[in-house]
Amino acid sequence: MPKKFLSLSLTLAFALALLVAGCGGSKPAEQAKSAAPAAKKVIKISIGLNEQTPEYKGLLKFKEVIDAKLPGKYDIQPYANAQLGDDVKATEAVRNGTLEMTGPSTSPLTGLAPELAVFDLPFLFPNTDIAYKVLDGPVGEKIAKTLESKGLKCLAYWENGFRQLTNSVREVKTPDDVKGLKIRVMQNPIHIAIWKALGANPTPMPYSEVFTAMQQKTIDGQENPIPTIYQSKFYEVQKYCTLTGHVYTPFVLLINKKLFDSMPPEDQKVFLEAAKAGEAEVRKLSKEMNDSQVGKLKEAGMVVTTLTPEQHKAFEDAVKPVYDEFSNKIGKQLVDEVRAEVARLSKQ
Ligand code: KDG
Repeated sequence: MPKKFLSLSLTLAFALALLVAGCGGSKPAEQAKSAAPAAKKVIKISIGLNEQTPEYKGLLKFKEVIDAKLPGKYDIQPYANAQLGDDVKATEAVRNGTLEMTGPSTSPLTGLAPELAVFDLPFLFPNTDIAYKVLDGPVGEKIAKTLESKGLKCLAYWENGFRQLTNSVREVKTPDDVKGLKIRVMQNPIHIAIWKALGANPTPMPYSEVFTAMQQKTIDGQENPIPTIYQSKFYEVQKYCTLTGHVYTPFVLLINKKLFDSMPPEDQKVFLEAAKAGEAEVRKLSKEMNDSQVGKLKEAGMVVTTLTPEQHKAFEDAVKPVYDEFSNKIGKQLVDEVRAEVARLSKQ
């Protein structure tokens, strides 16, 4: 075949191939795009504790449920160790929409939502059973709802737990033993008032700074639930632990309210179900760790002190003035409502 004819034929064939491809109704790039599934919505969730704690395992359960019930729609990304900010900063980020979710303690948020401070009243809940019933009941719901005017939707109360005192100076059995100790507290006026009433020198700071402060002895002690004390290896820098149980702290699992409201109702329902599944997981693991880790703290060399009923009452009596000081600030009606609910449940 003459060369000229051959090259003309090949050119025509190539042009024809291009034409056919172009008539497919869409170009290769558009075809690819229309076939690809919609991109997942990224949901970053920040907490201050580490990956070994009940709260982080709760986030994994939360993710598991959403992945199962809303496959391919959301990319749930848990972040531990305050990587995206401590409680206050992460909560602000969720409010302004630069972060989707966070799981702070209620205590550092009382400047934003004063009603949360009711949970900081010392010795408010006698046990976790009553704490759960109040938190999951109408009063807890009413308090959680106050966050909505701040741009935050509370999906559930998760368990941080009953707080215990640790220090590196001396065994603590009575309020007198607390006198002069420099105790780190959460950034919360009631926690400051509690430790002042006990004669300590309270030092508010974000959780992420606590271990280093104890290591450098800029503080003598701190107070947190057993799982936090053990999983954060506080036994490496603290000698004494006293089972005061002075406050029960909840976490609040928060999502940006605009984001939540923009979701289809069926997605909102799944997010709430996933939050409840995470709540159950956290409460289960928290109980298991509280039961098993006191012994592990002793094995790690800590002196763990259980208070006698008389010693425990001495602590309760020493901090009673805190109720009076803060009941009015929080709102006497709400405080009385919560205390009445606790009393009612305690009689059951
Ligand atoms: O994100 C971590 C904190 O929410 C939690 O550890 C709060 O109990 C707390 C503390 O002592 O700061």
